[in-house]
Amino acid sequence: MTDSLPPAALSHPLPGETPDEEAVRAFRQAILDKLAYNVGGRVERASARDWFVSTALAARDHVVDAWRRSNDETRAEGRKGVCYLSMEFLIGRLLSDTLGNLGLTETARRALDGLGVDLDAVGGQEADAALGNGGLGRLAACFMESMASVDVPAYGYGIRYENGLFRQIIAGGLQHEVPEDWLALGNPWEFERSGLVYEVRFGGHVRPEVAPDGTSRFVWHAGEIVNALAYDTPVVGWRGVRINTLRLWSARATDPLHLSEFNRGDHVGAQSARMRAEAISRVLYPGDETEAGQELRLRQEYFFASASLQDIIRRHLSRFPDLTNLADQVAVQLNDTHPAIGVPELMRLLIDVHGFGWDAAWKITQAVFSYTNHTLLPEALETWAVPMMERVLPRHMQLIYLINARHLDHARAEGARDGLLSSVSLIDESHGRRVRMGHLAFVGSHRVNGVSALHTQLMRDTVFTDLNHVCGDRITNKTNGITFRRWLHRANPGLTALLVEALGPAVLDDPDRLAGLVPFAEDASFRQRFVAQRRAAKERLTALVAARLGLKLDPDAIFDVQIKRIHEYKRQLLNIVETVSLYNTMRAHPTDNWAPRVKILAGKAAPSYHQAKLIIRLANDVASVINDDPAVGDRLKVAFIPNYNVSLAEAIIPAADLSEQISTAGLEASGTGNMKLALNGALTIGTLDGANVEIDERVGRDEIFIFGLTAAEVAARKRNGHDARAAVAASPDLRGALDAIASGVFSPDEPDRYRGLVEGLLNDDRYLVTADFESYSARQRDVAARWARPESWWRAAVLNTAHVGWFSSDRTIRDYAADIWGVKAS
Ligand code: 26V
Repeated sequence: MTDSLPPAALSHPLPGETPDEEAVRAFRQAILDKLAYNVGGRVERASARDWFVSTALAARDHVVDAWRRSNDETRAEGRKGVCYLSMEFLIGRLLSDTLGNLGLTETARRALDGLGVDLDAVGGQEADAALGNGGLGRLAACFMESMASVDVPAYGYGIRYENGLFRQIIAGGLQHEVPEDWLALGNPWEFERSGLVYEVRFGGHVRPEVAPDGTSRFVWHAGEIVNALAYDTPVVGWRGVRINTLRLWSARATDPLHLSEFNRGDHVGAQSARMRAEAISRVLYPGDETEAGQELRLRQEYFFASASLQDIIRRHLSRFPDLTNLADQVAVQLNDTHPAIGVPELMRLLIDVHGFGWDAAWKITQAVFSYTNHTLLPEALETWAVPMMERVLPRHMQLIYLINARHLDHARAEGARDGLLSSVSLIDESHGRRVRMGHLAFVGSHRVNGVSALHTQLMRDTVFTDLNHVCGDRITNKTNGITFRRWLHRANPGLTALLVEALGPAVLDDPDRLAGLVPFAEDASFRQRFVAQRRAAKERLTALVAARLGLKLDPDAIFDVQIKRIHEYKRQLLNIVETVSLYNTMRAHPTDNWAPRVKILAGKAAPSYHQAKLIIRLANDVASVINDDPAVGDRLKVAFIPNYNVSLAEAIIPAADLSEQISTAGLEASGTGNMKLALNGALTIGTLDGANVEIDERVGRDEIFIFGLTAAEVAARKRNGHDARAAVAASPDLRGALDAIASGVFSPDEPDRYRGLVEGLLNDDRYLVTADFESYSARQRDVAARWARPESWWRAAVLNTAHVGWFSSDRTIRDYAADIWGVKAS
């Protein structure tokens, strides 16, 4: 890897090295210049925000030359590149990432110190770029960073939402959503490319027309045109090896004032057409596996898929005479089905605009695209009603029928008959006619991947069995990963320094070196230093919780953490019910020697997901009662920390002792928080679901707390019917906890608040909370027993860090590069 370091990167000091005084002075001067000439501020009166913008702009200058060099070299060498199409990029903050990857953190720190300004305080001014809901969007952000770090030329393509994911406020225990205006104070990282605009068309109708040469073709007469304007953000790879581009599209009305209407005096009408166009990039859908089927969402999907493909084609044609070799030059990855409309869009561009015949166009399309599936939950599999599709994208609907006709012919030739044909068809005829976007993405791609070994197997065994058979086995696994730069080096500098001390600085470049930590797990003095780092992180989180919730935590307690979107399948309810059961037991046996525990929860619920919001309310209600009960005192506390986002994750993860990964087996495609927490030394309590299975294999069964039904057992239980009432009758602890919740112990002001929730669990426990409760609860007792043996606990914690190097997203990207994209990586 070091061979490919460009000279600029070598001139930067490595983490932990002392920057030279000249570099510090130059960086300080650059900040002062930005403050004066870009921000228009004065040193004496500069706000923390002013310092942030000035520092970010100074850092950005260090990126620009290398950025240009990356692009020039890729072009000159004719290298194939990746286009990662994603509706979501959940980035978080960029200052510490940029400085860290450029090796400029210490330089910037000293430059600011000399001005009496604290770098961390400055970094705290940056708004999170929350252009994503959860795992899928965060994975896209990790992949962007890793592609730059392993020297894969790449563009990320998405939408520049004006409002990212809502800010969550908890009032009276209830979630309230407030728009997150992340661009209000400006965004120093982006470059508006005012010259880079594409027209995206909607609606209208398609007419067959005869060309002058006698050939007939279909012509789409669109009813509406929206402009897509590009904004570019540089993506800095580790040690500045390579700088890639995140290109986000903003929607603009083609005629911003609608002058003709305006002049006719229809001022309101002129505004509304503009609003309709610009609504496309206004807001991120906060649905995460729900809320599918809305027209604005389809308009968003097509808007960014079309603009991105037009841009890909323009860039290709600036280097080559035609598009015949497109697939030799670009690989387009579809991040879930959200950009799947890109398949018929590329066909349209090739056939209608660039004159290709069907077969040649289809060959290029399939060779260009590949598709990642991120969930098998039926409610999250996107489908679009045919009549809506015909209205919004009439030409695409036509092309989808043609793709389907050929696909079904092929299936018939392979021997498929009725049942199989309807199962592989792109059109679902079972509840109205709907286009299955997963099928469309699958058929239009040469490779289709799942995101963990188990999930990929379930793709083969369930939703995609027939399609995979008919399409000649194109499913492959690419287990997710996380970027260690953000989730270890930056989030946990204390632990990172310790790792460098023990294993040498090469561990920063090569995560496999973490395996060298295994012998250190037996070294009491190393463990002591490891514990000291964790203790410092727990004190910092304790201060954050005190400031935000007014709740005092004991940093010596087990910090038991569940942080993720709130969803029934993720089973926050199982965690809360078990917490109530623990509370009941503590009150019944107050003199026992309890391991003190802090339950930390954080996560957002989709605004329309009532059950998830009720679970948030329950968590807060349970917290109020338990935290005020002197009978348990410091031995049990519950903290629901509001507004979970990337920055909050960076604060919680280094302080977590126990990582809750407790989804119903078979339903969490991978999980990536599980990797972040294990990397930072948390022990996992979890089901054999998603990537937990692979964490278990690597960490070893002695250092992880596995419980519950397996995916196969879940399937069997569902087939045979699960009797929740019987499970509750057989478990006095579970019954006690549910009775307390149902009878209003935690909602004395409204005793029936949770009666329906508990009744629902008894009548239809589809996520098998009652089935797994006893084994979960038993494992939680094992956790407490292990905590009482600190040597054993911390040995296990060190081994967790040691064994999860494989979950680096650099590894994931190298696998995609080799097996799916056919691009070179370092
Ligand atoms: C679906 C929809 C439906 C329409 C409204 C908006 C919306 C937004 C997102 C989604 C799909 C979300 C799927 C997802 O996030 N899956 C997660 O992907 C992670 C990365 O692969 C994985 O670790 C998680 O287990 C998986 O749940």
